[in-house]
Amino acid sequence: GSHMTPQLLEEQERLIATLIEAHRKTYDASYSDFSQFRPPKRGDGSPECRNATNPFLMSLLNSDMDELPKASASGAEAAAGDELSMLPHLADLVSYSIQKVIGFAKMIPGFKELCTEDQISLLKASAIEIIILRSNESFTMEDNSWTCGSNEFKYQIGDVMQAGHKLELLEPLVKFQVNMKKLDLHEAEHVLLMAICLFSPDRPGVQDRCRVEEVQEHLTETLRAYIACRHPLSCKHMLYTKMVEKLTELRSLNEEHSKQYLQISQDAVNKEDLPPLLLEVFGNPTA
Ligand code: VDX
Repeated sequence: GSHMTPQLLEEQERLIATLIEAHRKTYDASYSDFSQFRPPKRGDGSPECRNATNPFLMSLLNSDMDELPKASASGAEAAAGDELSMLPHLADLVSYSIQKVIGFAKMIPGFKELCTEDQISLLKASAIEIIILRSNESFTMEDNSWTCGSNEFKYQIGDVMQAGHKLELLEPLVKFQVNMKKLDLHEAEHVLLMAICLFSPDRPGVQDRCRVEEVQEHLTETLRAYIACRHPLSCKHMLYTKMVEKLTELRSLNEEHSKQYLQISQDAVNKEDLPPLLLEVFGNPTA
């Protein structure tokens, strides 16, 4: 440990162990809860989609009914096409993930010591960024998808577009995932990055900026020391810098997501598509 190479202190080792445990307790890599979400509806290729222009004819031809359905609500929905067909499933996935991120946050040393208002400000501002970071675990460069078990829970760009998002977000989002994958982070680095992202003192509404900054500096110092001591010499070149750059990219993805989310939440005909927690965290324009 000579030549300015910081060494990992026992306290920093414990911090890393705590963060890894917090992440493992809140990230289920079997994705077995996903079947509890409202099911994904993919318009593309399905018979229902190809015939979305003739929902009434279709239902008469494909059933023993000889009359039009009395209430046309479901028919009108089908006639509207597959606009936002993936929104219920992805909104449930993201609402579920927010709950897991909250669970993770509560186990980070220093978070519970903040006042509730600051806890809320940090979570509201970083939730989508931490979700984007944690989702890298399910992302695969094989086909640029988030693969969470079966084909039903494999998410591609087209699926997210069917939740109302546009390429202005999705193209840089997938690029971000690919570049994150290429960094090939250790679990310690992955969890430290999520914690550093959460403890950003410059988020709107944060009162006790100094306390947040102190915790963030302790986390970044631990990350630097970890990379210096544990990351193979050939790989650690510029790794810390590249990780900090990812935080900047996350801010711009966050900003674009906010814009598109506002549009989606205004367009959504079925207000039940968006779960209450999601409305609280990302905003409820109709409230
Ligand atoms: O890794 O505006 C993780 C758990 C798993 C799966 C996962 C994937 C995340 C994805 C793939 C997680 C689908 C599209 C998502 C993307 C991250 C962000 C992006 C959810 C969530 C969407 C732009 C978010 C849209 C949300 C909304 C419709 C409300 O936790």
